[in-house]
Amino acid sequence: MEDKKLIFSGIQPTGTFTLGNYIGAVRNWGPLQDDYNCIYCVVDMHAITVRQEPAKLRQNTLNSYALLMACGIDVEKSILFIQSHVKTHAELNWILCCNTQFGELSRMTQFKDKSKKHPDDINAGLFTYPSLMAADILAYNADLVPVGVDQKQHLELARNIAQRFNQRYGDFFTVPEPYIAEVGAKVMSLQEPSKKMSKSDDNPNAVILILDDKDTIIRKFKRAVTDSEAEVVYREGKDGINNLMTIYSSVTGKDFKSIEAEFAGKGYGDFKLAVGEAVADHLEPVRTEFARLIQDKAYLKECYTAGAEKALRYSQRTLNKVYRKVGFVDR
Ligand code: AQP
Repeated sequence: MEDKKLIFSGIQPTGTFTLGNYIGAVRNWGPLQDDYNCIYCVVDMHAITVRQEPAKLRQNTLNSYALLMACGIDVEKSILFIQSHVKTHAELNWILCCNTQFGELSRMTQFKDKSKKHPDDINAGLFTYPSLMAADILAYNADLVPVGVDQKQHLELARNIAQRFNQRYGDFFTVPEPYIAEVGAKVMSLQEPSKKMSKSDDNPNAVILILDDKDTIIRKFKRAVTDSEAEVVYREGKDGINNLMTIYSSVTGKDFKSIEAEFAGKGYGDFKLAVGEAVADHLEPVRTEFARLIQDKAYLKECYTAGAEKALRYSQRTLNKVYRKVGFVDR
């Protein structure tokens, strides 16, 4: 690898990516490839912390891989692979679990939220999810992790785990830094704008999927929950409008002041339509490229097999050193 800083990030194949995943994370990954060594991953092992239908998970994993390519990840520039193909992640996870405290895992808001959402399946994997995420990152000694603001707490824990390991066993892991997009770091639900937009939301109107067609996107924006005023301004308490302005700003590049000027004297109807059209047009090339890639399963397999080989080679070196540090006998 070239002598550049290393970026690692991953996404769960729990469904088609939402506009939140796209704006908060994935669309920033492509442009980073020129300035950093990038390693990206479809984290299927994370996905099973919530019950998944096996055939659907397989399909979603392949779709997610193709979607990442359609969103601009170039397999010639970056390492792009499927997490379960690289066994070192699970192996390093065990070592890191033994260096993670019950108390710190208990404080994770994602664990609390998902436990509430799935009260019949509060499994140990859901609890130790952040330790596997730390393993994903530390296996490559990543310097930077581009994530949406919702993942900041997990990343903070990955940093604590790395620091603890370094104190116990001698300096070894790079302590990773979050890399968060300035605009659109958190996209909210269109139906409950105080909640983040999530792939697994049960209400389809709350979520824009990046493969939705133009009519669907416009229809969902028209139904977006706003407020009883009629002014397009960014202000505390106007969660719905603030969210739409954030989305509009991140796909058009316009700042809030110029958006307010553009829609001065116009109603929410005009604004919602403009947001819907801008988002649909922005996503059109992604939809087209995805449709092309997903036809060619043999090519996708070639790409994810090569990606996994490179990732294994890299992370195995880290794991061997970690095993030695904790006192395991060399094979
Ligand atoms: N609403 C969001 N706004 C900004 N960024 C977001 N991300 C997720 N939702 C938003 C970012 O997307 C990346 C990949 O996320 P993930 O799929 O690994 O996990 P997640 O955060 O749990 O995403 P979802 O969509 O909410 O999935 P489900 O419903 O399966 O739990 C991360 O960088 C995340 O910050």
